[in-house]
Amino acid sequence: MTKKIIATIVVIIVGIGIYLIIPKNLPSAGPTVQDSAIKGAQLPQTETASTSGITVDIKNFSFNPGALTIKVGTKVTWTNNDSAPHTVTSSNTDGPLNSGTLTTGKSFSFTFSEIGSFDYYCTIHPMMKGSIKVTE
Ligand SMILES: [Cu+2]
Repeated sequence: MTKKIIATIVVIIVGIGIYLIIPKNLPSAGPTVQDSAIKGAQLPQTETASTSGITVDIKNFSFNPGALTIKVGTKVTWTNNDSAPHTVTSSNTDGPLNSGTLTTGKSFSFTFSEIGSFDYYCTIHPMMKGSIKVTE
């Protein structure tokens, strides 16, 4: 009789164990879906990162590209790849851009946090002009 009782208890425990394991396996399909949803959410972040930094090349006494349209919050980096020194300076005296003199290889970065058009030029070579249009 004792063996039968023990056997019954073992069967019940095993049955409960199986019952507990199966529901754990079923919800695990849920987190898998959530994982892929998280992976999908990371894709736009990567796109944001790729547009968050734009480079303007200063070469042959010109800004390349000279005219840029960017989204607000975009960081623009100017790099002087010319043999001569240049500046990135707002045409408007109260404008935000004021790099100072950039010698060869030097960079200047500015993050545009306001919507609008921002014209700039090189104070050393005033014929060098560029513009940034910042949109929503
Ligand atoms: Cu210049």
